[in-house]
Amino acid sequence: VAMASGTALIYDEAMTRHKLLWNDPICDIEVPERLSASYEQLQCYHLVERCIPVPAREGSEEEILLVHSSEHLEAAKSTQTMNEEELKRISGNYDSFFFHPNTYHCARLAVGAALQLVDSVMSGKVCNGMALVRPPGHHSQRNAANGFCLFNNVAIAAEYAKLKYGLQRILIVDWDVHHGQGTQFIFEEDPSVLYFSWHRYEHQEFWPSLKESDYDAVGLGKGKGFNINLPWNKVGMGNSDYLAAFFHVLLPMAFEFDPELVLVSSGYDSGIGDPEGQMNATPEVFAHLTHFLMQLAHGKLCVILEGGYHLRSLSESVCMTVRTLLRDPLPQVTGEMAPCLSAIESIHNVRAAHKPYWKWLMCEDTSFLHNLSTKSDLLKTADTNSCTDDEAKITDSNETDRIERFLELHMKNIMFPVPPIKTATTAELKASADPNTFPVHLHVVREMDKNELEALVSDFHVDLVKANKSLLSLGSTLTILDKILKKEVCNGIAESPAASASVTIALRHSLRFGFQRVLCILVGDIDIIPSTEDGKILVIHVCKKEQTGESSSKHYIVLNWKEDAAGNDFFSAVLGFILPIAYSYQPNLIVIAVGPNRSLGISGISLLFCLLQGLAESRILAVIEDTDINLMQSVAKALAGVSMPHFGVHVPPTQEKVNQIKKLRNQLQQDWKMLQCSVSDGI
Ligand code: X5A
Ligand code: ZN
Repeated sequence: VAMASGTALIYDEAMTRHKLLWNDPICDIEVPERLSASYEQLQCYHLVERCIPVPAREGSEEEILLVHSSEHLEAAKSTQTMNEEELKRISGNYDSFFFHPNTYHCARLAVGAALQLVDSVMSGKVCNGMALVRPPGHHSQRNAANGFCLFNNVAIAAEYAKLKYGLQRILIVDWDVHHGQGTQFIFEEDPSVLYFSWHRYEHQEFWPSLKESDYDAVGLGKGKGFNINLPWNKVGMGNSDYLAAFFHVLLPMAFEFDPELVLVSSGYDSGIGDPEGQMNATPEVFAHLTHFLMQLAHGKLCVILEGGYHLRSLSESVCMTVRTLLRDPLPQVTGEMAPCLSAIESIHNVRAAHKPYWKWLMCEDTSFLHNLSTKSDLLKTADTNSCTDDEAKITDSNETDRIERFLELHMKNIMFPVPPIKTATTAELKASADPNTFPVHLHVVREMDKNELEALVSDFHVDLVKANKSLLSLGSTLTILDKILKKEVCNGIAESPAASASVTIALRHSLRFGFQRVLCILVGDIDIIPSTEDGKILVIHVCKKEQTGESSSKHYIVLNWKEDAAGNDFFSAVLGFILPIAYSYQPNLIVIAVGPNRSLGISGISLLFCLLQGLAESRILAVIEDTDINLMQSVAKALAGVSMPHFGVHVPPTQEKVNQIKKLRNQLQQDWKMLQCSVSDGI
């Protein structure tokens, strides 16, 4: 399916005209500068000019009534002409909300901005986009303002998309640090909207302190199984906790759900430095979260701002999100890749709670934890804050400055010169493709001749060349690898009549280039002679060898997998096994080689390319021996990102496969910690 291109950006300065007029220490963080600072940072990174500007509009009363009661709408409308005293009084009717004479207008613009974004994406004008809005929406309920929110922008957008475009499956991902209880209540009984929220919970001590925010609130009636709550019971959650939540909870469910549109309730108060969240996730993690969601719904992704109160952290994270929507290569995630015990406990519990509703979970033997769910300090060291309120204020402002300085340096460190967003290949693939069915722009590179190749590999080619008669048969692989190493392109596809030899020489060449960690995924019959002992190469071999002597070790992992002919069951292995290992390893380069006798279909292989692209600053080399033109083209499309392969109907893997994954996970999770998703085994 050909995909629309382009990223919409919606920003209207008018939404900065809603502000707090009196003293209120709870609400004073929701400031107009949240919007303007984010927009200025986008300008600063030259991201605004790369987006397609879409104007906001006022949402109509009819649209607001898709979710809210007329009493609520009328109450909001009546505030436009109130004086300060009246505004203050009516604000007091709600938990954490303030009215300003402009609030109603701003809130209608926020709704309309979300709907404009949905229209831009659904009409194919753009592929994805972001709306910077105030006031936020996800706490707002049918009949009440709540938590800085007046109208539930994202919920209205979902109802609107269902109505106007006849959508039957919408995924809402709420990565704001607060529970979007408003959104949960609105869709609780609705199986057409899958709602996922993670949130600071601390065993119900954190606002809004509801029992309904816990992992056992799975939805009601027909909507059972379509509400996913992942409560964080400690503060200080970081990049690896968020990624583990995606790998082991959200993404498998989302792929099984197969949404037609993805909406993000995009709060950045889950990022480092936020006074509300007290979490540790750094801006680049939002690039990765965004990237994963771009693999769903043919890339139809609408990101709508919610919270985020540390201005610098908020704006850097907004920029990371928009850059990713624009398909720039992703920065590497920083920090130790190991989720904390409290996170693993929460992940385990939500998986257990959802086991009856998702095929993918059914065969896993997850059961509830009873005693661990109490407040126990057996788990991760809590960053307990025992200071008085006054001390806390002083510490807070020092802390804000410290984070500001940290982010200044951090962003310089993680930004790298971005290679052109190009996929390199040598002539054949291009020549064989019909431009009508294959609208991929490939960067065709001239293959090196014998002398050039010899010069390139002069200090180690001799034995390899002798063994393989002609260095030229490896030429395409080396030519493209060379372009990737020189940052002339970010990825590329090489056809090779001898994949084993090509991969062997490519690995050697990249180690000589200085890479410390190369992830090599082999599909089908490929024999390489890697030296994996020094840890500079990690091999994952996906094959259907019915147990030869080969078994897995830390750096050579064998996954016996024959993809189910009836459907695609490989997604569970990619999400629950390959991705966690890859993120634990943090490679500098990824080589994916497809040899003869492959046990995966085209969609399984495409899935690997799509999901691993976020790693190694997008440096991926594909080496393909198979002459199947459909395979080549699918890989090219996945790498160039011009169309999202539809990964098909996902069938759960057989018990045998589940057991294999479980066994491997137990064997390897001490080495590759992102594999951990359960507290019952191996910890
Ligand atoms: C949108 C959002 C937070 C409300 C906190 C009230 N709201 N204590 O982040
Ligand atoms: Zn929030």
